[in-house]
Amino acid sequence: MTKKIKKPDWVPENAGKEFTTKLIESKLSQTEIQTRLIKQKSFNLEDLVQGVLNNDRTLLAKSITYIESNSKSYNQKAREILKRILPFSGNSIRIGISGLPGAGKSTLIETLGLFLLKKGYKLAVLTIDPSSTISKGSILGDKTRMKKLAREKNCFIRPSPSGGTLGGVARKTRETVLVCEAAGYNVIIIETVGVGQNETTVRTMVDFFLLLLIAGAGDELQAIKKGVIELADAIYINKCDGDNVEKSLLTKAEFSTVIKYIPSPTKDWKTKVDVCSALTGEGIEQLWACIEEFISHTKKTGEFEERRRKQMIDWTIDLIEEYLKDEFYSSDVVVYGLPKIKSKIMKGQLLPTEAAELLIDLFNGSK
Ligand SMILES: Nc1nc2c(ncn2[C@@H]2O[C@H](COP(=O)(O)OP(=O)(O)OP(=O)(O)O)[C@@H](O)[C@H]2O)c(=O)[nH]1
Ligand SMILES: [Mg+2]
Repeated sequence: MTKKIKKPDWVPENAGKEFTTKLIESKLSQTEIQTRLIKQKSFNLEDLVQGVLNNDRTLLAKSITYIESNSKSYNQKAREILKRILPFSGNSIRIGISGLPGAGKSTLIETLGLFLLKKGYKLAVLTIDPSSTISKGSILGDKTRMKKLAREKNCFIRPSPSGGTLGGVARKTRETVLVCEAAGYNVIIIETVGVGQNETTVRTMVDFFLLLLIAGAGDELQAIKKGVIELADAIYINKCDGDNVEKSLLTKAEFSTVIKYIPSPTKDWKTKVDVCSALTGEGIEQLWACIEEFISHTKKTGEFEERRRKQMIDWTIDLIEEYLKDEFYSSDVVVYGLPKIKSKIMKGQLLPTEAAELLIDLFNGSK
């Protein structure tokens, strides 16, 4: 294929060899070229720190890429960045939103987000979905579902980091929250799909946790484990619009009863139950009023600070666990021994307890 040759837009008269006099058009799109340039360019620590503090989106995104990377040298850089930006972090309201797939979390974040931007807030939206590493589905979904928000200059959306265990994803998200705060985002929303362990993890990194449900209390109660309800500072029944209003109000009444018997995750705070429609915007203002009330209440009682301090311990534990797992699974004896041990278990020649002990002994012996 012949490449198109173009002249540059401007060349001084009598230009010598030091000037470009012809351009060969690339087959890559502008975005692809930009992505490659960002990837190629190595930034120094000072650039990155200043970039984050000045909310330079490219440098902010690049810093998050270092945080999310599984490479040791990148992680080292990420740790240095974090150390520098930590004094500028913390000044935000951290909100976790969870609910079954399709409950309307992203739609709600878009409606609430636009409302908050109008009020002058700066919003960062992060998603936690370890399953996306397998399905790859939600990443695209989140971007397309929050289209209006994605176009706003005071909003930063970052899809779930790929690769690794839930623990790894959690550590990465926790640290991403901090750099977003240092960049000036004062509301951080973390969206997570309500399937399994994710909610418990998100609870350990936010101030306020919202559980989003839809009408049909009977089924919902079965699908949502009691444990998840115990994490919520508010339960909102979404899609309370059109034909669904009556059913939603019924579900609200049912949950209002259920909640009486379930302890609240926050001292001196009774979990709120209400309805909303992310589609029409009905109830979104009330939701924000509830969040504001929660924040001012917990700041008064000291619970806000107390929770944040405890979360620093959760972060420390995340780091230790990730380090230990990494050391173990990347050690030569485990890389070499694990497949053999697995095959012995499959053949019934070794019990899991014996296998684990054997591998751990090998690992300890190799140190
Ligand atoms: N009628 C109605 N539909 C809604 C409302 N909120 C969301 N939806 C619709 O429900 C569907 C799922 O919405 P999402 O916002 O993608 O739901 P989600 O909880 O983020 O879904 P996952 O990220 O896949 O777990 C979309 O078709 C939305 O248009 C609402 O308040 N009313
Ligand atoms: Mg979503």
